[in-house]
Amino acid sequence: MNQRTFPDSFVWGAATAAYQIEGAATEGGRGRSIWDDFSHTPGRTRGGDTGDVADDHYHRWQEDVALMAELGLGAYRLSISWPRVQPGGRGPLNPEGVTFYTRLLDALRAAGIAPVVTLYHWDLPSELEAAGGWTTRETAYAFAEYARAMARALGERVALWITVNEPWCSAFLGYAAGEHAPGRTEPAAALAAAHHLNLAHGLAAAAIRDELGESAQVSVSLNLHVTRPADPESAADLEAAHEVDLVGNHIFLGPMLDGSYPIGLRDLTRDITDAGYVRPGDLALIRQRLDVLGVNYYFTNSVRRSDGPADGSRGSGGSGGHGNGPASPWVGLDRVEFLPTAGPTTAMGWNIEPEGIYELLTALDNAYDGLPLMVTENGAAFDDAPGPDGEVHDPDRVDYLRRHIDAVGRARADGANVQGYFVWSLLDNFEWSYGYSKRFGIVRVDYDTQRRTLKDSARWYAQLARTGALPD
Ligand code: PNW
Repeated sequence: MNQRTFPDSFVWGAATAAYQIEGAATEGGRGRSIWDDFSHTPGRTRGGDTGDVADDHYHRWQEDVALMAELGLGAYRLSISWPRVQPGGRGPLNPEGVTFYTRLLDALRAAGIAPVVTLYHWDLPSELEAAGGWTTRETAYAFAEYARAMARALGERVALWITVNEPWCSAFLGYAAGEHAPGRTEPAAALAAAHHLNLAHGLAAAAIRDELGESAQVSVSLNLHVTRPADPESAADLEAAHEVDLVGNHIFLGPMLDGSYPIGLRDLTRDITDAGYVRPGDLALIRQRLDVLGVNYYFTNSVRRSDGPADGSRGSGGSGGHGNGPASPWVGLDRVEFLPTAGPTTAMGWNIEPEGIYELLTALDNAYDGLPLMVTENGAAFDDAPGPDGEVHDPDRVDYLRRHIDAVGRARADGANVQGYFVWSLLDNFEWSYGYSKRFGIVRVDYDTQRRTLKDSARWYAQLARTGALPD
């Protein structure tokens, strides 16, 4: 018997994000976000794709909830579009937008699906970007007010609140690499953004508990980087990997969980900014109780020590594939070279490394001693398409999920307190700068007809959710 089993209490879910699935970009009183602006700027997304229509989930949410019920999911991670519920990012709420989410959450609960709500999955209201975006602390205060308003409006409907999704991507892909909205390429701005996203998390967590009481469950989703030294015997390469750990992971874990920025991080970034934006008291505001830490995992990196930036190509070889522009997201890491990793990859060019999620979860358990963990995203894009029978056979995705979930089970067996797993994604959707060319869904979306078709992976995942045991 090779089957790995999970307890009944283990949460099996699927995840999406508002801009990637909702569409209806100009309907229902929705305001604009930086992703509307970015995707409508020529040259920013593949083929000029935008989220204007996406999966039309705004009109098809009932069908999508029914699909999740059919799959037997225990939880659904969605995000609220900030500009849909508060068009200007400040001031009055848009009742039509709020109603969309109250209905959706009520339908989920009626179907026995626990709603996990991300407050910020990258769609900053455009007016806030015009005022400086995440480079200013006012944005963090605006976010906390929005979080408070959502806690008040949605309250007990929400099982778990996730403040921000992958602040690393928002700060470094958005403000340093220019690969994500708002498309800026200013290293100092990215560091400021990282701090203000930390602050936004802390202020929002406090605001939610202030509204709903201490029983409100609060989390954050971080895309933590698992980085290997190219030569494990090389002290220089080990040091390079450690630097990625500082700028990629501890820049968020430090303030949120330890109450400080690591010294090594300050050494790396000293020349880029005077760090005047970290004000006395900020670190105490950021470190709020985390009921569970959300971990998003896709691939690993391999790095080596180099002499300096190799004329613009720095970072472009890594499996992260940040090769879209001249700018690197890796602020402060001039002497770190990202190498292409060996072996099979997904359609993103990301290497397939189930061991990475095992290492990540067990390392977090060791560092934070039993901290509850939740895999809030894991999954893969593959070039799947319907066969002659109209079915979508996606054995690569089934294999990816099986091996990663098995690794999660091993991490649990070795003591990591992992409480749930959310596959990214429920539906094929708008994959940011890659547009609709990358399909992460366990459910196929035909973008001409908006028809949803369960892929083999959806049926496989449904069996797992039903039995708690990895199917053969
Ligand atoms: C995450 N990287 O994005 C996001 O949370 C999702 O919205 C997205 O669709 C999913 O993962 C798949 O990409 C990431 O380059 C984007 O390291 C880029 C990276 C990591 C995560």
